[in-house]
Amino acid sequence: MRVYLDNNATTIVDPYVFETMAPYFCEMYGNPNSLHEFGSETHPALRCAMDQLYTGINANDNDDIVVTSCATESINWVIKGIYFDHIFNGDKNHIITTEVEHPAVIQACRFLETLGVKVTYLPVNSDGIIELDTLRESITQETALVSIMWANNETGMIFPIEEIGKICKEKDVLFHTDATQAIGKVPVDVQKTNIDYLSFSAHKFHGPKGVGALYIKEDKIITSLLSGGEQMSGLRSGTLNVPGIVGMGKAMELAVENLDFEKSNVMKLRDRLEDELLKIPDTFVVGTKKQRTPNTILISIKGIEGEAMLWDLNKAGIAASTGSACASEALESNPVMEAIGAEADLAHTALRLSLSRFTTNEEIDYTIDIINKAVKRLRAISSTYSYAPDWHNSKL
Ligand code: 7TS
Repeated sequence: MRVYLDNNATTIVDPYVFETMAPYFCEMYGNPNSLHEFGSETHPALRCAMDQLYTGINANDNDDIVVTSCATESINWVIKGIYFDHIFNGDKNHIITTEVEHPAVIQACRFLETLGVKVTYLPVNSDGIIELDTLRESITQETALVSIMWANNETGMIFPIEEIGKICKEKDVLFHTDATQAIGKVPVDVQKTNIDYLSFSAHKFHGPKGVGALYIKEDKIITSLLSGGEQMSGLRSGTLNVPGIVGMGKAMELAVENLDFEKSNVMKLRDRLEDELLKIPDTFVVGTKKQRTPNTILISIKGIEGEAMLWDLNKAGIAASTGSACASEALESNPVMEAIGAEADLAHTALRLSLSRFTTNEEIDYTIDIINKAVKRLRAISSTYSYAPDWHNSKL
């Protein structure tokens, strides 16, 4: 049996999405900006996809949704664009984010630090969530941007986006949220939440890889980082990825249609898996179930290296993740576990299991059985355990 429980890394493309994209590879392959029919025949599908994106996050007609290559690009654009628009000219000099953001946010901020920008990385509590008072107190006259994720990729913990939006509005500070792990898992409504910028990637909600988007509130246009042929109203130049955009639109439509299914069926499967795994002595899961995206579990199984567990799971055909980066010789611990205050040895035990609407009951039964067997095997040898399998060392 092959079981895919690494849906926070990427997801299977929904067959309906694939079907919608297919004609735009070999039949309607024209460049949408060309003046002939090969170009113009792509326009209805592009318009339909953009409508699906606007509807999916409840954007206003005057807002912009700019298609990018991925969430990483969208995030870099916001953070570096804000630098050009509000910091480079000396207006402001401060950005606030959290310690548990995806590396796309952390590394973009670190880059700005080398240019002299001050960055506050807000700490999180033991549930992996920031304290709103700390955010409020951190905002100063110098603050140009608050960038806080909607949902965490490791823990699934959902941040209080509405309250954060209110604080940013009160303090008149721009607010970006990385919603990469939120789309398709919880309702995302940009009008309800006072969001100025929102980033996401299609492949996290059963769309294709290589396409993402940045939502920009109507009057909050930022400097373009990709100059060229003036596509996307001059906000991001480059020939449009027609199949990707069409696929992302369809994936968004299906993601919204399936939100109730996520909340009921996916969550039920996740909860059953979690309850069964918590019967194993000395285990804990980060964050309360109710506050997490319906599909995610970050579990620590004491005495068992996350990578060792992954190896056993992989042998049994199950894909999961530790969430940690792999260095060639040393096994790194999970940075989110460290941020919530877990001791180093516990941070090495992190195992992330992330489900999707394609996960079945039988797959969960099989996974429970295999993890229980792996725990027995690995705990028996864990005190002297040192492990560096070849597949782990290859950097992808
Ligand atoms: N932001 C979040 C919250 C993410 O989870 C990811 C990918 C990204 C940004 C970047 O997305 P990309 O499409 O540009 O690569 N997260 C993960 C993960 O958790 N495991 O592998 C990729």
